[in-house]
Amino acid sequence: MKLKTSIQLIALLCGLLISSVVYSKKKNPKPNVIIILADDLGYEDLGYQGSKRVKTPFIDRLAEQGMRFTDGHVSASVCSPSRAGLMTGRYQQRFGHEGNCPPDPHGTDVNEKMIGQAMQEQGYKTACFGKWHLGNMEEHYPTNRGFDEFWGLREGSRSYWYNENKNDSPGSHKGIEHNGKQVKFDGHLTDKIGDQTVRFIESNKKNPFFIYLSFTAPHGPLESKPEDMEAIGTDDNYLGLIYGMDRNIGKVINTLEKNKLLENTIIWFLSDNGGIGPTYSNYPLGGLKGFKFEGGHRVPFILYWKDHVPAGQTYDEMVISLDIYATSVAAAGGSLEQPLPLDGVNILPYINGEKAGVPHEQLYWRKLDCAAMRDGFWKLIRVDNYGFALYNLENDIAETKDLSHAMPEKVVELTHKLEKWEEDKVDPLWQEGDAVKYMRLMYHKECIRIGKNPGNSYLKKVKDDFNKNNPKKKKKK
Ligand SMILES: [Ca+2]
Repeated sequence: MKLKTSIQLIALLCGLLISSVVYSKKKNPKPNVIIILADDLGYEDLGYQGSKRVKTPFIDRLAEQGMRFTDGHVSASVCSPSRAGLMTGRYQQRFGHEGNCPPDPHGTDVNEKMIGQAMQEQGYKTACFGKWHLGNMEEHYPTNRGFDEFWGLREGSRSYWYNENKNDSPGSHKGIEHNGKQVKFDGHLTDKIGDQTVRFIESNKKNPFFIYLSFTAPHGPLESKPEDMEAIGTDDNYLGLIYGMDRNIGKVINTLEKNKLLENTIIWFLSDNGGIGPTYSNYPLGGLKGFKFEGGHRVPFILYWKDHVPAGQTYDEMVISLDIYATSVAAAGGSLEQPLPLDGVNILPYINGEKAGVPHEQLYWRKLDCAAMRDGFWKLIRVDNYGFALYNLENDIAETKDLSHAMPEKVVELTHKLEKWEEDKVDPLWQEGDAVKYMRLMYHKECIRIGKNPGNSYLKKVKDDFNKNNPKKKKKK
């Protein structure tokens, strides 16, 4: 009897042990990670951000069931350097990737370890769908930078439609490629990027995967599907592109749900920089893409992870796209002690209240002749050959009142912090054109002077003035 009981007890214990192993395996497999990046999306131009002009039910759902960051930033206000920061988790000024559109043979420093590589090391299958924009050379190609699969374009923008006489001409870096081979496609590019993502999820259900879903929408050329504009009752192509992107995010979410993967998938959503163009809205922020006001680099920013991230809440401390690397790699079980130190941090313990303090006391931006920094709610902008602007975002989020003359001691204090940050950064590896440089100087000056966005007509006037005074030299034949 005694023996029988002991055997029963041992059997019971073994059973418990086995079931707990099964349970922990079942309950805690490595989470899938998807970064959804919009391109040039206006701060207000989503349903959950308050837009009345466009419908984005699927992004809104991520916001409702995940966490919304109200002070979430990217590390640059233009495409390429912003993506360099996102992919490396490090301020891109550490490796000279400051200017936009790296001219051949430049690209993101090959000594940098990208997030795809870090996820591969944790046993993930990795893929990038859509826009790359981190260099056109083979050594910069996504499949040489940590992605098992790439379907998209090397360059920064292209038509949403296939045209073999233009973007899709042989050898064009705007052409769509699948693992190095140029491919044809039918229909709208946003739909194709969505379809590729769905296909990848379907074929990787059994293993952890990491997807960098890098839409070209709503970046120009503004070519929406007519049906998408109709669906939201508009003739505005920019809004149609946003709706089409959301519809494809819906396809991705539905695929995850159908395969019971949604619960164990981390989804990030953000834009690579602020809005620009004829009809964007960055309300209530000042400035736009390309400039150092909040509308350039504060972006819609969401983190969804069921049961790990508080649902339907907002987090108001500063976070930055650099944190996505650290947070995702930590969630995948990787170490954050990297040979090249990360600037981003794992934000999960902060947002869950497990860790006191804030992820970042300060954030910094620099592109060529313009720089900015945040120290809590203080914002400093520095423009070479002009000077400084100082804003208190606590009561002036639109950056309307420059306090630099009223508070010179604050300017000195923040300038010292900015210069300290610059000490271990390197010189930019390439510049942008003189026209863009002139526009940056004039725009910042005017915006600081009048305390509001001088608008598209002002930018056009500045551009015209520049072209008048700098007639293009005729190309030698
Ligand atoms: Ca962009």
